[in-house]
Amino acid sequence: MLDQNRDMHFQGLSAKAVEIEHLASIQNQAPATPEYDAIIIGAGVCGIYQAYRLQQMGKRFLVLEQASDVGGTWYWNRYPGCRFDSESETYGYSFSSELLEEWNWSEHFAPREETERYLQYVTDKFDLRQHMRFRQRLASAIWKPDLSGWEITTDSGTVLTTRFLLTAIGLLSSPTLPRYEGVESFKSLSFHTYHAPREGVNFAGKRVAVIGTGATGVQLISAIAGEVGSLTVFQRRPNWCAPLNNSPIPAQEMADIKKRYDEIFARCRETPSGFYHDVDPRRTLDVDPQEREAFWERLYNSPGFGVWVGNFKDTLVDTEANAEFSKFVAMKIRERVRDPDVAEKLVPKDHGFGTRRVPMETGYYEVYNQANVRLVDISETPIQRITETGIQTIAEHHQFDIIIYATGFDAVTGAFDKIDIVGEAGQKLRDKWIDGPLTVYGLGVTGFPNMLTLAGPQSGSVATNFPRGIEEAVDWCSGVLEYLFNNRIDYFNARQAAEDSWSEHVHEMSGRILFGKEQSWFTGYNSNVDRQYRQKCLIYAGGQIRFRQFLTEESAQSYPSFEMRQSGGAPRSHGSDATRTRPDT
Ligand code: NA7
Repeated sequence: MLDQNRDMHFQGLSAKAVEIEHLASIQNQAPATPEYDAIIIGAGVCGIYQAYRLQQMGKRFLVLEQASDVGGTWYWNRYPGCRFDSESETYGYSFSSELLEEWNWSEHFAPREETERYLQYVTDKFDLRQHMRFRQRLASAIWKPDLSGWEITTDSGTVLTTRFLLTAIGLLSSPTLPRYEGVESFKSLSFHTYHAPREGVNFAGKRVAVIGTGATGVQLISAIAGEVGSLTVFQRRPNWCAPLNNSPIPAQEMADIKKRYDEIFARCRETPSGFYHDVDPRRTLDVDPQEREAFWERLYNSPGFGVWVGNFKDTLVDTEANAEFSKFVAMKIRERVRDPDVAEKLVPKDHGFGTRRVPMETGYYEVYNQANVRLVDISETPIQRITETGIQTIAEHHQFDIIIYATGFDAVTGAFDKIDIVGEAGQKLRDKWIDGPLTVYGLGVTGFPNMLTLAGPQSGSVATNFPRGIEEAVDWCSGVLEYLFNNRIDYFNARQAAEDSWSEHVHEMSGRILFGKEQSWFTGYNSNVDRQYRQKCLIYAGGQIRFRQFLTEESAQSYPSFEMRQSGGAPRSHGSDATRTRPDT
């Protein structure tokens, strides 16, 4: 079936193209040459791969990273229990068979330390450190028309110039603390999970508080409950959690995985989420209740996200179907938690299963059966303030030795907002995005030429098994860069019509799925920041297959969503309408 959204997106562009190119050709003069062809911001999963691709192209480039080493998310989140929820063998890079052959994963869902080691290994193996500068926080990036490039300033005052600016600054890299009075006044140890102490924490015998029960809090709580003296969990809204079902990977299985990598990556390319798991083609209520329950039982006891993204096809789009599965998971929670009052507090009542990010857990619910663990429902007894010695709720004062804030992030756009990114006509990116992000494919922004937001808001890559989505985005952006370099194009700017059309499509996709209606970081909700977006969608909910089709068509047509100029001002023309092909979905 012809995809109407994609069709409309490309049709809308053809009318605008001629006019904008004509204006461009009048204005331009040959620009000066910047110091670098490209500067990448961030040396996490995304920045490392983009660095590899630029090195292969033989370009002059630099990676600026604010941490003291590579890793991004896996460098920062040093809280106990941190690990990914992707099957390990689907999380590694796929670009080098030598790398795939050399690296052994120890668990089906690897812990943080192992992933950090992996990223260091990749960086060293491909000799990428020579291009990297650490402890460099970007303060500003200002578009310079006479350079047809960007002037970058770090907070230590270093100024650099580059033709292309590539942001790989992470989705969840701007942590937010709650705005309770007295957060600074607590006299003992307190920290946000993102800034957990590098040297580790001795929890033995300590009275520990955790605020927040998202994916991070759930991992942390399960990991420390056996070590602490006492643990008090402050929960505002419970989430629907499901077992990760992790286990070690024996040597023989790892050897088998190595033989199957082609098949594994091919499978991940075929599913909307980039994982192994694909939706079951049946509708929930069409299946006999006994068979349905057996299917759910299997999912619940299988490793990974199958329970979320491998469920019946209507689970995440139909309220009635969603309610049925939510009932099943509620039953599981009630079975696992002995005290019925505590169990009831842990069962979400305000949203259905999977309509917010599903925290994957290992023994999470059983933690609440321990005598030294207490759940405080702060929707009933709100926190009033943090004191010098603990936490004051409206009901009582709790004394602690350690307070841990697992309170989440100013997701996806937060890291952009912290940098002064100034585009054409002096417009700041954070002002442009005041009501929510506006992009083309989550990769380009009108008025911010020569900037590719590699893991930007509204991108397909940020809604999938991250490395799978990110390889796709980086490969596409590398294709764009090659095209621009080969054709001596030094100006590349997303067209307004394309931005309007993509943003509309993103919101339409978000409206089709239940999570588009819920308050979570997917929809830009964060109670700890002032701005509330009108355009409430930070990720692309259309799935990676549809996203890939957009990108493939865009390159096949020589980038009609973007205005381009060659050195000296001549605009680059695109293929005509007659030459365009529109793939079927
Ligand atoms: P999340 O999923 O945004 O969760 C944050 C949690 O912190 C959530 O339970 C919030 O409750 C709670 N929170 C936030 N602010 C407060 C205040 N002020 N008071 C009490 N509780 C608060 O962040 P995570 O770090 O867990 O996970 C982020 C992603 O990291 C995750 O999706 C994975 O992809 C990896 P609320 O629900 O807002 O009531």
